[in-house]
Amino acid sequence: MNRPSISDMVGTAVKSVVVTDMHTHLFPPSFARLQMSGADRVLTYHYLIAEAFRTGPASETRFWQTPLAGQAEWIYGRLFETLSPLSEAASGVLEIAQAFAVNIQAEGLDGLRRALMQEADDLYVDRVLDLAGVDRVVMTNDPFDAIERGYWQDRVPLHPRFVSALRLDPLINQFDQVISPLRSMGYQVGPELTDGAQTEVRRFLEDWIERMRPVYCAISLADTFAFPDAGPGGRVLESVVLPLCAQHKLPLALMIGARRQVNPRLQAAGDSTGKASMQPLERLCRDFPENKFLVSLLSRENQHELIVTARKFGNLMPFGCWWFLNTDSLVEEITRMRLELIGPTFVAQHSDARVLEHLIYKWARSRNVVARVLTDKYEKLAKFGWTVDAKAIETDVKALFSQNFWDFVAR
Ligand code: RAT
Ligand code: ZN
Repeated sequence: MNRPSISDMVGTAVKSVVVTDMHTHLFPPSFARLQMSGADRVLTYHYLIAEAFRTGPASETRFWQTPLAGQAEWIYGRLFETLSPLSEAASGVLEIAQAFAVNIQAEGLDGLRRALMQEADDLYVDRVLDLAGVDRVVMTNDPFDAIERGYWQDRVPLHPRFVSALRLDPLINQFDQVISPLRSMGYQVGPELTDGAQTEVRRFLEDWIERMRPVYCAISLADTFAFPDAGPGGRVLESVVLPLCAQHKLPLALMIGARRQVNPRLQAAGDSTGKASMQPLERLCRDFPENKFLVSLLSRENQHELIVTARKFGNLMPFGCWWFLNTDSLVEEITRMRLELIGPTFVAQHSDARVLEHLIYKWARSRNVVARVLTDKYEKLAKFGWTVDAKAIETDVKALFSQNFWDFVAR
């Protein structure tokens, strides 16, 4: 019998590895008002909204006033009925349809509507996660979101495959705007951020760590992120968040480079990207060795510097190819670069899925690209006389798609 080729062994390992999706915007069915699934949600993904507006003049105001089904129909018409759906997000819809055995070209949006479940139940969630080969998804949990807060306060049970992450954007990025919500939740905080106020912010976070049991805390930051920073957000980060994360052994995920609302008329689709300085990150990793940082940068131009920084600091774990980087060519470039500079010691990808069925196309694609890159790299090892066997490949693949994340969280 012929020995399987390296490409076959890698293909099998990558296809069958069970993924932990360490950053999504998904919610379980029990968080009914936040859970998103179904064809209309798939079509109204903000990635597709931005693309649809490029295809010709249209009124954003009218779009936002249109009910969901009408928005989905408009996007479908614009992106699928005139030109071919070549973009990553548009062709992702085809991949979802195919996974549900829908011939979208023949059956149209209605065919997809019939196959996908608009109000997912637990069984449907399991089915989609299984189709995507994902064991667990990490949510993005914002205690400043009144709807979400209600579910947590009611202690609504979580689907067992959903894991929480405590998101702190408002606290760090818009401190002035959280003063009043914090006060109405019973935490005595004022704009001057006295020692007493810091203690109260700490109490707030302790309460939410206790309630959510997050696997990490997270903040998305602008390209202009600076550290240290004398503003209230910077002080909360330095004096409250970092010590608390260290004490609870919680990594802090920093997602840097999002330039919010470059075009506010597009709402959630109106954010952009910008290159950030590596110095704040170096400073954090160096001066806070007791802290662990999961880091993703949004700008392509930052990717090389991020990996170099990761070479310097074991408490920095690069993760994922975020948002505008989650494309075939960029995931390939970034994954290659990471393997070449730090070996398989990073988290290859996260999905950022907002709609349940996104998991299907996002993970199928990431698997494909990573398999391509790994095949190339193992073939090189084989050329140098190194025996590459299926077991070793499985170990590396598991590290990249799940184990590195869990080990880092547990460290
Ligand atoms: O990728 C996205 O969907 C973005 O809109 C953001 O949510 C980003 O991923 C974030 O977590 O801030
Ligand atoms: Zn996200």
